[in-house]
Amino acid sequence: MNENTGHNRPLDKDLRGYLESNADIVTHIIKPVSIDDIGALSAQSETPILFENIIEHPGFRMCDILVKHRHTQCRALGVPQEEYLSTLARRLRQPPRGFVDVKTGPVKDVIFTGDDVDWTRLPAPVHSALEGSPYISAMNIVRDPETGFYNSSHAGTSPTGPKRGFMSFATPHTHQIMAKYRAMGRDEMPIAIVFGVHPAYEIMANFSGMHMDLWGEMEMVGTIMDMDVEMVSCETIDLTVPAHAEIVVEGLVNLKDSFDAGGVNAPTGYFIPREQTLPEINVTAVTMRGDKPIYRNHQTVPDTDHQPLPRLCHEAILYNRLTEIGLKVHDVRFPPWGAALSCIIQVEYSRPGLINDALMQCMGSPWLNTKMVVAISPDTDIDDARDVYYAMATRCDPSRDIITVGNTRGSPYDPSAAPLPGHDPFRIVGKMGIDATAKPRHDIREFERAWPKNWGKVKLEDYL
Ligand SMILES: [Mn+2]
Repeated sequence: MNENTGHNRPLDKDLRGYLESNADIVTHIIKPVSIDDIGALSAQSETPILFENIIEHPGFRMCDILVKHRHTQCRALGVPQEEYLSTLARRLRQPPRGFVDVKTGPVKDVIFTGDDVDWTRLPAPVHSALEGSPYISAMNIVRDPETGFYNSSHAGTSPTGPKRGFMSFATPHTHQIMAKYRAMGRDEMPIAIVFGVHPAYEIMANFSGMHMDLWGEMEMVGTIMDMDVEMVSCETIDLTVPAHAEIVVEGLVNLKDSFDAGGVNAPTGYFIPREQTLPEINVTAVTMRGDKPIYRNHQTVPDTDHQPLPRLCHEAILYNRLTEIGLKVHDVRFPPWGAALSCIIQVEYSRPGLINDALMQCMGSPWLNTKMVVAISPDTDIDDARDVYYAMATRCDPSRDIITVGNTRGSPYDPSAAPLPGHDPFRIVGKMGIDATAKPRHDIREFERAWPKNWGKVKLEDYL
């Protein structure tokens, strides 16, 4: 592959292949690390990190921070950074490729069933001092019993015993599918929790939008990877799973009962909600690779994969919407430092009026992550919070370039939003759109930045 452009075709079929092909951005930690320090160490990395030696779990490796920034997200699709968003946006408009069923795969190297099942042996870390107990944040798959489509998400799970845990389904589709199973008279729903797949699987698994009548997220993984994905049958449940995963946990969700569970680290970085009532999973099998399987962790706080990953398909959907209204879209970003409540759009526009429509498109998006939307011009560095702040300070006239709308859908994870009694966990809050673009109504020459002579060419480090 070309290390400078991110070109990596064809893509690797598994996580370990991905980590090898992209070794130039992977940090390998060889020194022994305690499971209690994994979260704090992972969250200090901006690029993929692989722990080779976990003191309490010598049989496993662990990786994290696969898709925190655009320059690593683009590696998941094997395209240069500047082509990543338009590529994802276009592939999401293509039909589902489905998958190829195979007889076996590396995830079947080791199989635990019956009395041998104990998923507390997996290296699930505690994600915050407030949370206090181990938390699993891997991809999961359920099948819609009506359509047969494979819906996936990243519902957080707290293991409470060798074969038990509580699952927090925060996204609506799994709830709809659970309701379908109940309506069929079933009191259990098969589910597979999948650890350690190529990051493109995870980007697609977090899709949130209209799709249930046409495909499930898993049927689209091959579409966005532009290659076939292989699936293999589970041991104890009627479901197939990625053959090249590192670890798979099979289980049944109890559809009859729910249980009081503790709070959770929200993507906003707060410990919200502090109490939840959750369904239980009963674990029926664990299968994994034989050669030091890689446990995929998604450290939830502070700024990690947890903020951008569930929003990457949102960005692609908004890219399509904004393009439809006639804007040339350079980028759409839910920045890792934006608390999963804010979005930046980087656009060129041909005439006044388009920016407010663009801001409204984003503010009124289906998701609860666009409380604050900022529009910037192509010369503002979208990766640099300082530069975005600078644009807000110098290119926005608050008396005419800020829109606010009151009483809109609030995020359950936003402490500034008011709880809605009777509609727990939903909240109500306003929204804000900020036009921080360079405006044609001004003398456009005044927005030209002044820089030192030879700025960007002479480096201080060359003189040290
Ligand atoms: Mn879905």
